Amino acid sequence: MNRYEEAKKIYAAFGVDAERALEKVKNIPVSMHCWQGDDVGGFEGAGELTGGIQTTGNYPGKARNFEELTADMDFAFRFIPGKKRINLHASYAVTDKKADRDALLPEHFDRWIEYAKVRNLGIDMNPTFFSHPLSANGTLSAADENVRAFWVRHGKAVRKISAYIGEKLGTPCLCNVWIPDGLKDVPADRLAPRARLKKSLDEIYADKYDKKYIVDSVESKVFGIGMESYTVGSFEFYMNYAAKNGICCLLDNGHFHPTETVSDKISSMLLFNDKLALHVTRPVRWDSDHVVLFDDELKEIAKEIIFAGAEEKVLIGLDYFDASINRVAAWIVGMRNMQKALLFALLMPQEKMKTLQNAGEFTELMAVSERVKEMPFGDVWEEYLRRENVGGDWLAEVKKYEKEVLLGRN
Ligand code: RNT
Ligand code: ZN
Repeated sequence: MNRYEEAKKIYAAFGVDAERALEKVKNIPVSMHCWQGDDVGGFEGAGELTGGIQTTGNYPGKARNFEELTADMDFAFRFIPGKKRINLHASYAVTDKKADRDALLPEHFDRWIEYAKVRNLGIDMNPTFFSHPLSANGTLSAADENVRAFWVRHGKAVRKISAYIGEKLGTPCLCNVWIPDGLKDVPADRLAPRARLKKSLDEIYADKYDKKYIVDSVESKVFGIGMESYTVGSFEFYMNYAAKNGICCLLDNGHFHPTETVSDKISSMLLFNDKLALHVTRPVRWDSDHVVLFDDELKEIAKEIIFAGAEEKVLIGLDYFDASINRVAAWIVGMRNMQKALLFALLMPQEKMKTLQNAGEFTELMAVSERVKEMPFGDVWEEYLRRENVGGDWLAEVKKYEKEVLLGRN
């Protein structure tokens, strides 16, 4: 008997239907962030990466343009199972002539739309409020009215683009606002920048679009490099703003205090919102953006989504950037791990575990939760890869691609 058939029996005896898990997992979309492919460089003629985020490392072979980036994404997709979307930043617009951030147009994303259509992918978008000469002293919260107005125009432009993308592809485009605004040292005035951010968001969201085409979200952050003392867009700020204005929060699990967990926040957000967006990443000490591994918090995040039956309400996207390893491998590892965690959660005896909690049977609940870790998960995962046609020795293929394609880029 093959390993999967054997595993299926073991899971059945444990009260879990492995077939059902396999059917479900492949339909949960995960949005792959384009910016892992080029260290958040974008196509504007790469200046410095600013905004309190950083890539470290100088691994050879990073993509330098649309053709290379999409070729690398295609390569990664060969080894990633399940339903996929792609997550773009405004700085990845494909333009003939230079178009500044406030002059971006829907047609600047036509190449991406074409790319996505052929591959049956949805697209998500992010206005880019960093790595720009006008982002040095605040963006949507800037005290300089000209600067603030510039970034409001950018936000509006990208929402228009997002709605256009959503309409063209027939699946709503998540348009996520994250700004780097903050201060290195103790503020004299915490209120005014937040009031200006609020005003800017009101102006941006005054433009109305059909929710069939666009989902708006706002992403908070507790601190950034050079913004250690204060971020304007804190979690409280955005949670309140989103609740009042009917838009959605995006939780990046690298953006909270180290002992806070996003897994614990999901249920609370779901009770008060139709949707919740995620940037799944892996925080390590001061960095919020390491490659996603199959670790405990990732498993817990997936478990919360699955146990809440919220796989259609939670919009899952990845967000990390590692320039010290093969970038294509970084995509494959992170995307696979997200899928792994979802499958792992789908293979838990959910009802039984909930019943044990309600009955106060905590000894048995602990024993069952530990038993989950000893189950033949790997055999079900391998079967998933086989059915999705993405199996084989991906690392050997990546090494070959590196030699034949990536190392030729200098
Ligand atoms: C930064 C935020 C933000 C960015 C991307 C590039 O801390 O997480 O989401 O990583 O937009
Ligand atoms: Zn993020």
